[in-house]
Amino acid sequence: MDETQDSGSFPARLAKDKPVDRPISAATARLYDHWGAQQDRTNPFYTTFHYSPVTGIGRDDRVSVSRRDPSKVLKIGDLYHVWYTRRITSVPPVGMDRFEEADEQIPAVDWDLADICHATSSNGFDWVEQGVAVPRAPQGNYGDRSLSTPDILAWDGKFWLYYQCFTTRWRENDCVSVSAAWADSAWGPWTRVDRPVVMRGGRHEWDGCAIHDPFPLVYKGQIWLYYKGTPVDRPPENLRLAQGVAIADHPAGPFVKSPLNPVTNSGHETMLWPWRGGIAALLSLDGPEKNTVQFAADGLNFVPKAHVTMPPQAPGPFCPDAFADKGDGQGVRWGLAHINPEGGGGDKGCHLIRFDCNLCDAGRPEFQKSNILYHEGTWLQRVLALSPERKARILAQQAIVDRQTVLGP
Ligand code: AAL
Repeated sequence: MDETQDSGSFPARLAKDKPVDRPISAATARLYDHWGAQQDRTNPFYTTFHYSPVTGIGRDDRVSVSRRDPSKVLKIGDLYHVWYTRRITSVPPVGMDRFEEADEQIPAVDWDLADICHATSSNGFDWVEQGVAVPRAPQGNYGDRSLSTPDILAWDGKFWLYYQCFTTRWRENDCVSVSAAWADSAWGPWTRVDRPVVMRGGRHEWDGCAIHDPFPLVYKGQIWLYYKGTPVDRPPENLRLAQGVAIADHPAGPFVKSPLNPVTNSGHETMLWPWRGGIAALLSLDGPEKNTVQFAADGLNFVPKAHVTMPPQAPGPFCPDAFADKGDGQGVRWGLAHINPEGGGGDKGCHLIRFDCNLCDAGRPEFQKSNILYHEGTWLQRVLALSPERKARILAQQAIVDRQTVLGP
């Protein structure tokens, strides 16, 4: 028996142009008006992420050692280079809520009492830690408390590291500006400029508390340093965890913030890369557009181009043309990221892992699959599984609420 019937419904093959001779739904219209008719498999902004452990800067079970927030990966000669936050303390951090208990030996958070460390690798999986590249400043000077969350810029024959620079005591709410150090070689020696290079905004501005996660690129002949801003006060109606950009002609500044800031409304530790004359960005963790890959043809006006699942945390990409400024990005195929083994936050230590992806035109089917399904251990991991206390509370609520909706005789 023939169970099919041609009834003039929507064709399987999407017409190139938006149909005008038939009604279409809002969702179908969006395929034309926003997403483009392409599916995940042919979308250069869509990728899955595959993860691998690394040696040398990977899992380290000493409770008081943390490696996190890797920079972009650079390739110089035969070696890859990365810089990252490293904390070695005798006790673990007390955590954001108890920061007043921190002292010269007790870290407030995972990125407190840290220095900028350097590692090299010949294959991107096996790393050799080369030691501290930029240490904290001597006691009593700007940057004496902690240097964290570095990223790298190559400009005019020199290397510049930008990092969050904490002085005296770890401040409530993670308030901090960005400073920098420079060197003639990736091996150092590094000279700290020992002053703020990108300053946080005014008391009531969107980036009044923090300039976090600096991410410099060379674009349109200038240095474009993207960053995450947070305000001092954080009621729900205040913007949080958006990205801005500050632009300079020289790595030491002055950096001028774009009047369009913030240029994203979401994202936490955001990785960006030059793409087809514009800038692409992977926004994750926070905000209404979290877990999207976005594109700005002018580096400023970002629009979502793909949704992704399980993006890397604090990714530092190997981005060969991050500083080439040639208007034709090669994209990103791999990089380093950080994880906490228990899925914990600022009071836990991290280590580095490698991610591989296909944020480029390479056409690698293993990265273009959608409908990703996870192992039981992921669904029931600590942050997702109900704790016994929450389960008890939910059961108590359920007994009351569900009574109202039970259908019965
Ligand atoms: C990260 C980043 C910044 C914060 C801290 C270390 O998630 O956003 O770098 O200061 O946490």
